[in-house]
Amino acid sequence: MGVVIIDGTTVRDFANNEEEFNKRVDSQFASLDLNNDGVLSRSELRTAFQSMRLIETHFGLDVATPNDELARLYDTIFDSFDGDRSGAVDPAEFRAEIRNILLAIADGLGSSPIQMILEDDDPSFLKQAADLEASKLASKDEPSEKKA
Ligand SMILES: [Ca+2]
Repeated sequence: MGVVIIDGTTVRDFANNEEEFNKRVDSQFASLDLNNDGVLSRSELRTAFQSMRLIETHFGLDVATPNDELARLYDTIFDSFDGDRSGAVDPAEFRAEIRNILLAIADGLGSSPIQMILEDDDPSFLKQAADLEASKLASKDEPSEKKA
């Protein structure tokens, strides 16, 4: 467990880093596709969002949401992912909507950094964004350390 500090730029950089973003989102997609049919069903997506904790927690703080409201939320989420109304979410739809969500979060955060307390294996994309920034900072630090 650790505390990470992220702001809108951290999240936006991750969403716009196509190579890293696609790699991480595709790997998440594969792990969420429980029956390995190449698409996410309604229940697989719901499981995904429960594990990402974007809905039932607000930046790591648990908030109580009534069950019927949650069910509606998950239906709305599914519809927003399932762009072509095929009844399943394919990898391209998943990437596109995760990017939309992250960019919306980035806009919401703006330049005010927030602290998040995360498990090391936290599957959320905000954690991924923080990890990516941390790895960039680490690789920037490395050469100067070698010179010193
Ligand atoms: Ca599936």
